[in-house]
Amino acid sequence: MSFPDLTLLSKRFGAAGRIAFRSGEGGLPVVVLAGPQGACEVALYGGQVLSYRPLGQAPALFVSRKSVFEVGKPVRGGIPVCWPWFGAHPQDKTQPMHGFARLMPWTLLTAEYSAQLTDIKLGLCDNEATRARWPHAFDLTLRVMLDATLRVELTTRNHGKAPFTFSEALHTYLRVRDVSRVTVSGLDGVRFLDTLTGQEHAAQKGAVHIHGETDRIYHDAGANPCTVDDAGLGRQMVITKRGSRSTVVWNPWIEKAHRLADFGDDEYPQMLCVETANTPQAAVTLPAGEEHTLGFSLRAEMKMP
Ligand code: TA6
Repeated sequence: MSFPDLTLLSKRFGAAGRIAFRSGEGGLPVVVLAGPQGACEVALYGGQVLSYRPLGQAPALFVSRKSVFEVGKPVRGGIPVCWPWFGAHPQDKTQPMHGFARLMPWTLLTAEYSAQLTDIKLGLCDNEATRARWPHAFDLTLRVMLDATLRVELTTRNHGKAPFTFSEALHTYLRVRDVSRVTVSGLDGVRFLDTLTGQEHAAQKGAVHIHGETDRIYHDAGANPCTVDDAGLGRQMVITKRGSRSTVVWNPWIEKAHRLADFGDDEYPQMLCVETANTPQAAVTLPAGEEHTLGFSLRAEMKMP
C-alpha cells in the first residue's frame, strides 16, 4: 500500500498555519488542519480523523495508547469509517469487522480554507481489492470541516448499473474524564437493541448512563442532537446528525477492554463511542447513479462552573 510523498502533498495542498502534513505513527501520512477555533488531524490511512482539539480545551477524541498503526489493521480511536458493512459481514465471517474502508489508503482530493473554516475532502473508489470483497462500483468522499465545530460527512455514490445496499458508521471515540459520570441525553423514548443480549427495548428511559459494558443500537433516533455531559471535565459535547437512522453507544468496560489487544485495560473510563450510523437494521439501498450522505457535527463547550 503506498501513499503520496509528504513533500508533494505539502507543495500541492499545504497552506501556512492552516493545512500541513506530517508522518504520523507507523509512518502513516497525516493531514493537519488548523483554524482560529481549533485543530484536528486526519490520517490518509482509513480516512480516519485521529484528533480534534477545540481551542483552549482538552482533546475531544480518544485514541488508545495501545492502538496499532499498521496497514491492514484498524486504528483504535478517533473516527473510524465503518463501510460498506457495520459489524460483522452478514454472510462471510472471514471478512473484516466494520468493512474495509478503514483499512484502505484514501486520496486527498481538495484542501481549502477561509477566515473561519478549514475544509478537506478525501476520496476512495472501487478497485481490484475492494471488488474482491464487495463487487460494486462506488466512490466515497469523506469531508472534514473545522471551524467552531468539527463536521464530518461521508458521501457514497453508486457508479454501477444496479442498486446496492450498505450499512455504515462514523464510529466516533469521544474522550471523557470519567465515563461513569457521563450522561448522554437526546435518546429518551427511543427504541434500541442491546447487542450484548440481543434484546430489543421499546424505549430508552431518560438519559443514558454507563455503569458496565454497553453496546446499543438506537433506532430512528431522528435528528435530535445527542448531548454528552462530561461532568468530570465540565464539558458538554453536542452531536447533531444527518442521513443517519441509527445511533450506537459503546463502552467495552472491564472484561472486553481486557480482551482487546489494542486497548489498555485501564482506558475504558476515558472514552465513550457515540456513533453516527446506518446499521444493518437501517441499511441504505442506493439506486444506480445516486448518492447518500451520512454526517454529523460535534460542538464541544466547557460549562461555566
Ligand atoms: O460500535 C460498537 C461495536 O460494534 C462494538 O460491538 C465493538 O466491537 C466496537 O464496535 C469495536 O469494533 P472493532 O472492530 O473496532 O474492535
